Amino acid sequence: MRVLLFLWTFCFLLKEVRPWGYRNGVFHNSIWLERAAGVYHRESRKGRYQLMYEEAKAVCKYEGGHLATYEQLEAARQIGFHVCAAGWFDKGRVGYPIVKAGSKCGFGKVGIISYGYRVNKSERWDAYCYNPNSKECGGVLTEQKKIIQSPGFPDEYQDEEICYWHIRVPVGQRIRLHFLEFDVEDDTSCLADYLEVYDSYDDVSGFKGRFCGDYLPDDIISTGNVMTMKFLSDASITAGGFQLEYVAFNASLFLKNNFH
Ligand SMILES: *[C@@H]1O[C@H](CO)[C@@H](O)[C@H](O)[C@H]1NC(C)=O
Ligand SMILES: *[C@@H]1O[C@H](CO)[C@@H](O)[C@H](O)[C@H]1NC(C)=O
Ligand SMILES: [Ca+2]
Repeated sequence: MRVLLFLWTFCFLLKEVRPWGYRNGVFHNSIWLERAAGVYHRESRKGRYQLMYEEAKAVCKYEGGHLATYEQLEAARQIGFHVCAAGWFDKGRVGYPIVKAGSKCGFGKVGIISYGYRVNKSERWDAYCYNPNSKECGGVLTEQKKIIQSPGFPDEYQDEEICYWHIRVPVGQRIRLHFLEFDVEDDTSCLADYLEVYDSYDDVSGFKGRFCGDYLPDDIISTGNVMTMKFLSDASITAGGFQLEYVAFNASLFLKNNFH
């Protein structure tokens, strides 16, 4: 039964992700939070679909930008910006950019899937911000090896930051995270500031750990060729930040070294 379930899940996943396929040996999927042409997707710190119109505006403004216009969102979509989550954009409109048609998202259509101008500005959605000059925080990394740092490192990170890093290396490789320095506001359950690591292409599945304090976490090794990290800081008290290095390696080498 377990095996069947596993096989079913595996086939399901294959079927789900197949349309996205591989580009330059790197697996590309739909639900990464990416930016393109200065446009990016933001959800509330409380989770998905929590922002009223005025709050969505404030989120973008806080980061030095503003809600994206329809034209900006479309320009981003044209170069591959695809997010399966409805958000506010300029003038009280709600929608999301779809590049590749799928049954789960966008009703099989391609384009800006628009819910129109919302009469009720107290409805809660995500936000699409536009800011071509926003500070670097997170991103999609495809290099074989790279140092990842908290924003502003070696200076302290700032309050109210959210960064996502998605590491994607060629299929057949795995990723090793090695922490070099770590100093994040300490509290018992890491509710204030934290770094989360996921053995997955998103921050939903494959949770590996949530870290804060100044204890250097152990190395973390992925099972596949993708990994996600999320850093969040709250509204007060910062700390030195962190620095880690990831290195991609051949999965076959790992098996050889560990089991023979
Ligand atoms: C507007 O939307 C909110 C959230 O969905 C809802 O609670 C409220 O009743 C709506 N207001 C009106 C006038 O429909
Ligand atoms: C990893 O494997 C590929 C193909 O099997 C090979 O070409 C490459 O040299 C290997 N890389 C390392 C670092 O062993
Ligand atoms: Ca803090």
